[in-house]
Amino acid sequence: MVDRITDIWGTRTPFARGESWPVRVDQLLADGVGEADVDRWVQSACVLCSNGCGMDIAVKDGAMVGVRGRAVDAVNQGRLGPKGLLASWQGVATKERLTRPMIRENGRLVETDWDTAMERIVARSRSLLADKGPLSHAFYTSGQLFIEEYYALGVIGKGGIGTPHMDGNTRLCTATAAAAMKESFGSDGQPGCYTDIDECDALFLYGHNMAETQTVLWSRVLDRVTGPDRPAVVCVDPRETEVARLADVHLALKPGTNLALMHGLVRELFAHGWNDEDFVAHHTLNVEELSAAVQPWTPEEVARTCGVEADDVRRAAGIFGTSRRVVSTVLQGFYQSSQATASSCQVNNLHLLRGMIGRPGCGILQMNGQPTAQNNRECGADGDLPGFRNWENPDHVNELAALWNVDPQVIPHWAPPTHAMQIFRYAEQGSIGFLWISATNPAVSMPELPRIRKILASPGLFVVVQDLYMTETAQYADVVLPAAGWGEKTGTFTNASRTVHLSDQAVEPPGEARSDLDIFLDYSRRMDFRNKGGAPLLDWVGPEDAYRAWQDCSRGRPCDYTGISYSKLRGGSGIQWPCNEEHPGGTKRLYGDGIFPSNPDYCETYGHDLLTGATVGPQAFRAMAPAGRALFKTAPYSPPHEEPDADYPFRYTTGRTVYHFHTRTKTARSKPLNRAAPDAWVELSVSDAGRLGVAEGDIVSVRSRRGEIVVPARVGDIRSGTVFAPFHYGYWDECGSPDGRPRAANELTMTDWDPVSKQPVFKSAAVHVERVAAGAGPSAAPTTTASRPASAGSVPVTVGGPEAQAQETFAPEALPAGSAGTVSAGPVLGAAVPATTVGELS
Ligand SMILES: Nc1nc2c(c(=O)[nH]1)N[C@H]1C(S)=C(S)[C@@H](COP(=O)(O)OP(=O)(O)OC[C@H]3O[C@@H](n4cnc5c(=O)[nH]c(N)nc54)[C@H](O)[C@@H]3O)O[C@H]1N2
Ligand SMILES: Nc1nc2c(c(=O)[nH]1)N[C@H]1C(S)=C(S)[C@@H](COP(=O)(O)OP(=O)(O)OC[C@H]3O[C@@H](n4cnc5c(=O)[nH]c(N)nc54)[C@H](O)[C@@H]3O)O[C@H]1N2
Ligand code: SF4
Ligand SMILES: [Mo]
Repeated sequence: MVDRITDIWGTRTPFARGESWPVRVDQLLADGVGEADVDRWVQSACVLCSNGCGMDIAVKDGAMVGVRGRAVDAVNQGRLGPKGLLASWQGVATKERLTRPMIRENGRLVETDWDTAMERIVARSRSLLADKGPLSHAFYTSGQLFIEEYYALGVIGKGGIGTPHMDGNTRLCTATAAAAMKESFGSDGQPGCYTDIDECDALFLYGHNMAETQTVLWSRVLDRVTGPDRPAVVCVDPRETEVARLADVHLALKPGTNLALMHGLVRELFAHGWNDEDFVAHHTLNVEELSAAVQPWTPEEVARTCGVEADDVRRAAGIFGTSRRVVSTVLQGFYQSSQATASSCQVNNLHLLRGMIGRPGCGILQMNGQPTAQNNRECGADGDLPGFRNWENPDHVNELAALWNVDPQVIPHWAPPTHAMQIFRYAEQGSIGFLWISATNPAVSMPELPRIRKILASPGLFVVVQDLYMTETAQYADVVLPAAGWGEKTGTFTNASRTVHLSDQAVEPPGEARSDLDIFLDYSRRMDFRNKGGAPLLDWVGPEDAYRAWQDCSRGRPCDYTGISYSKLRGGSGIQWPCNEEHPGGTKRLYGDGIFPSNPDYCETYGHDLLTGATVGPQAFRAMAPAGRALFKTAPYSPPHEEPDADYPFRYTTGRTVYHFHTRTKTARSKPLNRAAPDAWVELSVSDAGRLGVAEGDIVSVRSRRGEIVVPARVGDIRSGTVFAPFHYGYWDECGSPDGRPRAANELTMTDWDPVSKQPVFKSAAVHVERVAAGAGPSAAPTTTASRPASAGSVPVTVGGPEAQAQETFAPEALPAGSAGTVSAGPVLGAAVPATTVGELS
């Protein structure tokens, strides 16, 4: 047994390059439940991050009582992390779930029946459509629903109502991943896959704290790194994360300066002739422009701008330039920082320059965050058209119109789709009067919360919230709809490596809660949306029907699902798209043939100017004749929009801890996870804390031009001049914030976004910090990961307890020497790999 709070990544199973990652099945059952008590195991996959680990749900007496990893699944080979083991089922099976619809009466939310709640929505929807037309309607959805649900919403919004105001929290999450792939390759679609980690000689993590945010993938990395031929690791992150601790080179740059660093790395490749000239000549466009753009960025210039050592820039570039196989992963430290798309495209450019794409060990992983973010992008419940179709290409719009049998003029394509921040702006200005929010909690997760709260509360805005719980956002709703959660409904979703999983219904939803699919279909029926033939626009009965319709929509597109049926997904591993007659077993890597989806008739976008976001347009794009080649795209570096000054002297950045998922609606309802990180904190460096007279646990006020938080300080190993706040803590459970202190990280963030992806900037702002009171002891920040106390700290270690005891079972051929069957391991505190090991190996 291992305690999955203190031993986050579990027992090591080292392996060498080219070997397969050993199987280790992780399992956790409720206290007092043994394996023999389980009535049945139901196939599913984890929806607590984009890794998408295959798991089975244990059911006893009609309730979820635990989970185990699926040994046959190529994604995780049996492993599960702390959130997957604990929050997946504990976070849903609680007494606090919404069980009945609610409507606002005389200012208060009161319970009602479904007919009343839905009729209230339909009445408002009808009257607004009649008075003001489709532009009065907006839908703000998620990265946590299923394919079937997004596709239903996509068809309703784009083929039924015809509004361009559709987006998801995916805009806050992986809009930049999609944008970077569209700009470089012509379409969304992850080039690499996870087995590239098994094959690589070097691994670059750009603004990605994988150790805490994709713990199972990190276990795979740890197993390679502790194996016989350790890949080199490079980490780009201002904080001392577990990734940084393991890295051979840690580039702890100033937040907001990613593009300058990337220019430096690209320049070094040119300067040393590390390019694959043959690949560049045959498969890419615009290399001269790229080379010219990076010329000013010598390692010394990068060092000045980013606050890193010039020699570290040289070392990192040397590793990229001389390794045979490099894997790159990119996440929020790039996507949510300034010049997001331009910085992320430079990662693609490094790989293209070296011809390292589509081959084993050479994966680009423009990561996703949420478990089903990929599907929102594919199905068009956000700004994209379904099937990666190009809104600027009339043929693509006509294809969809034919598929749905609607007038092409209904499908919004006369202007760029409205991104999430702009939707809230229109609601603020009053042109949007109907906002339907599903499976997201913007009153905690959007930037500049004082403004978001005001918008949600505007009297002219009719707000529908569809959730599992009474969230901070639901408090503002006119109608609250209780949704069925994971395990209570059937559907499919796709992880960051294009792997599709089926999640079967294991138990009944609580009370009157209904699946999101049923709710959307019910709305469509009540609104009486019809196609040109007079038949209902959506006549699907159940999820498999919806899925088959989606398969049709994806036919011939990069994300072709036509070969992936529900029955093919049952029993085995997840399957990677495209999967069709040509690739019946799915597709491990994209672009192995050096042909990219950039043909103007096929591509998802004609692209943008990466500095300003201006669209390139069809004529200019065709004139470049991309013809299946990838595009080198870049932009000049420009400093973050808000830089520290005398009044706000610190750089402010935000992010995650391993124990919580987002606004904690699930993780805070798992006792062991909540105990491990019960309240907000802000991380300060030792030198900054010293100057401000702040000791561990003291209460500090952190102020920006937009708001304030008052939280305990953790004195940690962060880069000095930078402060970090976790964004998980809102106000639905005020227990951690006894005197009503503001604690949500987004009280301080800016209303500002990347010009291309429109992803908000959550990772760079300027703040003022001051001590307001002595602490009652150390802060409640975790002690096991990035925010652990500075090396000298003497804060007691976070503990899990019996509810967090997981069982690890190893496949016979994968047993570590000297062990047998189920292995018991003592808790490993702090880093999984002791510092001495790292030193010896690097
Ligand atoms: N435990 C846990 N896991 C999760 C989630 C969760 O809430 N909790 N959420 C999931 C989701 S939706 C997502 S999107 C992913 C996010 O996964 P990550 O992107 O790994 O997580 P973050 O903590 O948001 O940010 C990563 C790192 O960016 C660094 N950073 C901050 N500013 C900058 C900068 O300007 N430049 C660079 N290079 N780095 C910077 C931060 O120090 C942080 O360590 O995690 C997924 N997994
Ligand atoms: N400062 C700062 N802000 C950030 C970030 C950051 O790094 N820093 N990260 C951003 C990112 S990457 C993300 S992804 C967002 C996440 O932000 P949110 O999406 O707001 O976070 P969640 O807490 O995951 O909200 C999901 C909601 O859906 C509900 N839910 C879960 N399953 C279902 C379901 O099946 N059906 C329905 N109807 N509801 C369900 C949950 O109870 C929860 O209320 O936050 C963003 N905000
Ligand atoms: S790594 Fe992500 S998908 Fe896998 S168990 Fe953990 S939270 Fe779930
Ligand atoms: Mo995310």
